[in-house]
Amino acid sequence: MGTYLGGRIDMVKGDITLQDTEAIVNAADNKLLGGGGVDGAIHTAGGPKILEECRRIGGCPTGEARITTGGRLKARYVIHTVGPVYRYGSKVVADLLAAAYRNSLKLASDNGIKRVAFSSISTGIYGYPIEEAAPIAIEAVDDYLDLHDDIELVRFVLFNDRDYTVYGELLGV
Ligand code: AR6
Repeated sequence: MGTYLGGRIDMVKGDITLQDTEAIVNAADNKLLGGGGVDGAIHTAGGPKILEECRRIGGCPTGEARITTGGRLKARYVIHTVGPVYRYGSKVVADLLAAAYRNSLKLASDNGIKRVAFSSISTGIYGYPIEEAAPIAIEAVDDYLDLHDDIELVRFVLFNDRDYTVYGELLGV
């Protein structure tokens, strides 16, 4: 693992809909038709254009990612990824969570996006404990950045104090 803060990985506490990175990453579900949690917040803040584009895309398998514009958001794009529903001790589920991060970054690279903000995929309604999800997320991002120079910044956006503390310990804040 490399040097984090001050390097290309950053973290903030707050609302992802307010981020001004070129893309924000949504924790969506397979249908891509909106929902609760961060997904609901992004569709509410971004407006109906995002949902229209999601309908046209027609869904997304778990661990993969799809891109739409950002509608009324500051971010120009929304990358919608689908994390796994947590299952205790499952390697398959851990691999799917890592894939969600990796495939979101790959889609950013494919679209020339250099600054990406992630919500904490699967750690809300999908039940992934933050202590287990955070190291997987950080390692997947770190591995991707090691191999790809094009992405300048990955920002983890944590919505509550507890998640922020867990990430802070791992990132050495
Ligand atoms: N900004 C940043 N993070 C947020 C925000 C926000 N505005 N709102 C919530 N979070 P969740 P999941 C955090 O449940 O577990 C949806 O209905 C939240 O505290 O949004 O991947 C989808 O349609 C948590 O840490 O996503 C799916 O059906 C994190 O975002 C399902 O939920 C993710 O929680 C996906 O569940």
